[in-house]
Amino acid sequence: YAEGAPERYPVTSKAKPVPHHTVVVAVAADGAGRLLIQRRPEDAMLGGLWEFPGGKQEPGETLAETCRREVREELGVEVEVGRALARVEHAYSHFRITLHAFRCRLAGGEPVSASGEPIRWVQPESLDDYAFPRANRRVIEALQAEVRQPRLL
Ligand code: DGT
Repeated sequence: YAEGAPERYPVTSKAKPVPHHTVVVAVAADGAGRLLIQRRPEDAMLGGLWEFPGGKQEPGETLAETCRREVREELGVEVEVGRALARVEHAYSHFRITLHAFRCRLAGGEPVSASGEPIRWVQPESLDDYAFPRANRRVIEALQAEVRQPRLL
């Protein structure tokens, strides 16, 4: 830099701030310990990947409310939201998310995908056979760790 240049430069970047979303997902198990997953539509962002049901928090919602609403919208069933399983910060190329995963219990009824995408019940060990969004890696690790060392409550 030229001699005498100021030590602090004004911020002139035109970069837009990266959008942030709070995302809540439901990790619902059946009586056999299998977990409910669904496939994202092929034409959506992260299309064709498998995911836990859930979505973005809307203004004024608690995390549990988001979780119940998303499962209701996507699968037509009610869930009871249990304990927090993981919280993951993840940056995708054009936005970042804070992903909250909660244990959930289906409160009756058979889940049916509103979008017509496949849903599946899978054992935690078998989650490795499905391609998930990167943000889910720590959620899946937490689930598999619980299988090896079950929590009593
Ligand atoms: P929308 O509702 O038009 O904004 O569409 P999407 O597909 O962006 O929406 P949504 O509500 O499923 O948002 C969830 C965001 O979080 C999405 O950017 C993908 C990301 N994500 C990462 N892992 C998961 C996961 O396991 N489940 C869900 N639902 N989303 C995940």
